[in-house]
Amino acid sequence: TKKAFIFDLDGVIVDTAKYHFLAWQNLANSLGISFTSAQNEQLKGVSRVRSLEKILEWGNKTISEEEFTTLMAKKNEEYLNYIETMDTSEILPDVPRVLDYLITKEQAIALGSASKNARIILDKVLLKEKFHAIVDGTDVSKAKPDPEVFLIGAQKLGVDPKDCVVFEDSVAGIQAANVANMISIGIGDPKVLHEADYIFKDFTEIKEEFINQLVTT
Ligand code: B16
Ligand code: MG
Repeated sequence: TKKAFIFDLDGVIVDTAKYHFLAWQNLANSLGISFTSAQNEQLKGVSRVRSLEKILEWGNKTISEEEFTTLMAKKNEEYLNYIETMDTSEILPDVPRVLDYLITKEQAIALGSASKNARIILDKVLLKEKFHAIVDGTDVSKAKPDPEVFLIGAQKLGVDPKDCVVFEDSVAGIQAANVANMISIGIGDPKVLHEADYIFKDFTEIKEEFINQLVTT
C-alpha cells in the first residue's frame, strides 16, 4: 500500500521558533508583559490567534478586538522581516536526506503546518518542490490538536489516514496525529513528546532501515 509522510514545518524542517520568540517578545514587552523562552515553548504548534490570547492571559491584560487585530498584524510583520533573511542554511540537520530518501522510495510527501507563512518559508529554504501537497494555516479552520490539518493532507495525497506517518515537534501536533489514527513520530525531547509512537532527537537519528520498516509495514 501507498504510504504518506506528513511533515510539520516549524521545529521539524526549520527552527523558526526563534523568530516567533523575538517577534512575540517585542510585542509582549511593548504591552508591559514579560515573555520568556519557556513561555515561547508553550506556543509551539499553537495558532497565531491563540498565541496572542495566551500572552494576554499571562500578562493579565484585556484589549479591544480592534487592538487585537492590529497587534496580530504587527507581530506578523516583524516575523516576516526575520523570515526574509532565511536561506537553506536554516534547514535542520538531515531533513533533506530523509526527504530525498522518501522520494527515491516513491513515497507521498506533504506539509502539515499551523503556520500561515508556511509556503513563504518553504520557498526561502528551497524545499517547496519536494512536497506533493502543502496544507498550512490558511487551509484549516481548526488548530492542532484537532486533526484537520493532517486529514486534509491525507485526502490531498489520496492516502488512508492509517497509512500516514506524521513528523511533529509539538505535543498538540502529536495529539492531532494520534487522533487522526496516523503513526506519530516526535522530533525532540522524549519527556515532552511521550505520547508519540516513536521519538527521535532529530532527523540524524532516523536511519534508512527505520524508514524502510515504515514503508513496508
Ligand atoms: P504563523 P508549525 C506553528 O507552525 C508554530 O509552531 C507556532 O509557533 C505558530 O504560532 C504557528 O505555526 C502559526 O504561525 O503566525 O506563521 O501563522 O509548527 O505547525 O509548522
Ligand atoms: Mg512545529
